Amino acid sequence: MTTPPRTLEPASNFGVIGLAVMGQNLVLNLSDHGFRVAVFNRTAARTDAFAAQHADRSITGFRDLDLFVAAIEQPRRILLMIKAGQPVDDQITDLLPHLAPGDVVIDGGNSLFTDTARRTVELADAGVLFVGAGISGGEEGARYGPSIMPGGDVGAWPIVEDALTAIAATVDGEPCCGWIGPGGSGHYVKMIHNGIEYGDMQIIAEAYDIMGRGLSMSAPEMQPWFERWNDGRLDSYLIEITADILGHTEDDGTPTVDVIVDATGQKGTGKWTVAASMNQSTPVSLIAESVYARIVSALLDERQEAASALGDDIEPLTDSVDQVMADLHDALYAAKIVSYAQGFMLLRSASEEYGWDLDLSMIAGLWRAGCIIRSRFLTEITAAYRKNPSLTNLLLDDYFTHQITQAMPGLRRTVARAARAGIPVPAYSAALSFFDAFRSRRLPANLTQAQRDYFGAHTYERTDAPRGEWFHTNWI
Ligand code: NBP
Repeated sequence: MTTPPRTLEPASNFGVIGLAVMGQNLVLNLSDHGFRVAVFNRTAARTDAFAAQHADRSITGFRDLDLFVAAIEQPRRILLMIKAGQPVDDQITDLLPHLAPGDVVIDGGNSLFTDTARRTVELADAGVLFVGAGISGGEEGARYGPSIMPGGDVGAWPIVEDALTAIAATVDGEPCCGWIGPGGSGHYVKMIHNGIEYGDMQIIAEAYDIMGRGLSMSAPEMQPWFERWNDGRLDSYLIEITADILGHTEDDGTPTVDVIVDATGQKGTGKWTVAASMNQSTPVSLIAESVYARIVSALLDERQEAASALGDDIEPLTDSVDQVMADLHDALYAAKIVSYAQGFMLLRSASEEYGWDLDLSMIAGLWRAGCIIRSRFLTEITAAYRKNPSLTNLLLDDYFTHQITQAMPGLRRTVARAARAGIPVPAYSAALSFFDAFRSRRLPANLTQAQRDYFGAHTYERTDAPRGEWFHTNWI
């Protein structure tokens, strides 16, 4: 009788593919929490270097995908942390033949939610459970606790919950990770997070512009204001890092921010948010203006030509510094409330349109820590939706109605002041216009309807007839 060959027990209980900045930090985070991680990267040299650098941990590098898969306990949990788009499909195609039914593939990159919905169905056909998990917080979040927004095949949740919640950030002992819903909902929520991030950054940039060009403050002079604001209602990661940035100098003492070219880059999630808002007929005008502000900034050469032709002078501000700054604080706060109200309108409409049954309170809660938009403010939003899960709009929550009413005069004065001076404030203006339109009992859309009927016989509803009855006038 011969002894059967000894089969090796899989050494790892989690797999990560993709060892760029996010993947490496998530692996270390998983390792910190006791997971034994198998790692693979398309370029094998990166795997070798990473595994060698962390030889003291339970991290095993593989150059072959089949050996990598074989090293992971079943049902396998494999996190893809690679460039979004075609690379994710290519990697799944390579991976699939090695997987067994019941294994879980998690895409932790910034994938488009419609791609995630498609992949969830495609992998389910192959018996593999697919999760599209938005992961926010950048490099540091990945290393020490990101905000994680997983959605997709709900059967995967009991298999991945322990790992994902273990590595997530926490607030009051609660992990910033919770099951979002089916299909592409996790990546959708991450997309909205990123859109809101664009808005938060733009409203801060507009404050910086008014302080700099309007009040002639230097970056170091601005820093204490941001530090002070960070102690109050505006307390947030982005205000905090803005204070740090403004205080940073070059070796010769020049503020570093002053030597940075004023052309903003973007990777696409802001544009996706705006495209989704158009498709869902839900306004996120502040985020849209923030995306356009980046696009305008990137027209660097054209802007230089325009500045020469049209002049780039501004009218100096005549109000006191204290008045301008008090209004600016309120403008930031009011614009932020409108931006989040719009972002949550979009989430609510997606929830209805796609049948996701999103828990808006939980989503606001997931963003309280570990992510770029983390702030004190999100605790209030969590409370508003916890109090009333079917709240139609954040502006109609008692707390936020009061807050926006208090802050609105400051926003209004700031927009007027900036318009007089010639300082662009597209996000503040969008916030103010949305607020005024949203609270208007009657808008000039009646005239627009009349024009549509005049030139295109598109018909209109009448104020003296029930909604849904359509009329046409022979205008000529
Ligand atoms: P990158 O987005 O820069 O992607 C680099 C990784 O993708 C490398 O591991 C690379 O392998 C791999 N890759 C590429 Br490129 N094409 C591939 C292909 N066809 N097949 C397999 N692998 C491929 O990395 P990252 O900045 O760590 O981000 C990873 C994901 O997380 C992205 O979706 C990103 O949008 C998202 N995200 C990033 C951040 C952040 O702060 N960076 C924050 C939140 C989310 P190689 O080494 O062989 O080139």
